Amino acid sequence: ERIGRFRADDTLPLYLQLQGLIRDAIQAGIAPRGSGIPAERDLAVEYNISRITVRKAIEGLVEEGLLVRRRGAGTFVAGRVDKVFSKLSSFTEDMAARGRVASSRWVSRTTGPVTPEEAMALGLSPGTPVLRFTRIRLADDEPMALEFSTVVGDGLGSTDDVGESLYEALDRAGNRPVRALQRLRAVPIRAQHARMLEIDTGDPVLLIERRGSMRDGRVVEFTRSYYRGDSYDFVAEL
Ligand code: 16G
Repeated sequence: ERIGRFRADDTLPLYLQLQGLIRDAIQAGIAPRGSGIPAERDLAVEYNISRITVRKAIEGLVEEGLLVRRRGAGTFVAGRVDKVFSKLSSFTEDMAARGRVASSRWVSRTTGPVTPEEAMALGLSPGTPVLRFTRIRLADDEPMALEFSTVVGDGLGSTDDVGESLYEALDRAGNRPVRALQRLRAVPIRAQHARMLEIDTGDPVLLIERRGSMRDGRVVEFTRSYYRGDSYDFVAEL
């Protein structure tokens, strides 16, 4: 009963109304971070609506990143909700919001001078040192993306600073990007990349290039990710 009631004069579809009520409750702190939300069937009875309607509302909130599903345990208010609409999320957080466990298979960590392409993307002059990270990103142990990240040399102390999450390491160094320019494009996967993603050569993948920058406009990362076309949905709240 703390979630609120439908308004009689509201003409939105019921699932969007319920989504709004739960969103308001979360943002007002009524449903604290980490707390469980009532079972689908209880909400359906409570609001006198179908379980399908409840499920659609919950799915919408999971996509917004406000709720997370934990397999076998239920649905919970996400750990970080304050900046959900503006938050620049990492792969690790993106997967957690979808109720999946992120992990990585490391391919390489190197340092060296920027390539001309990276220099353009990062706005650096030739010869500037950068750190590079290549990882296969997994969701529940399934390859989901192949990721090539380049970080400006002063963004991190060393390549060893990155454990599971690049953004966590950048955050600790006070250099986590807060804004990004992203470019998305569908491409057929090349043979050597296909193998790492466990798909066939030529299968469609979503290539996402992110240029992440700090509040003051300095670009800290340029990452090129190849997401498997058969298992990744790009979702944006606009
Ligand atoms: C996401 C970002 C990528 C970032 C990475 C950090 C997209 C398209 N790209 O994959 O730019 O480097 O997250 O993830 O979302 P991590 O902190 O889990 O290593």
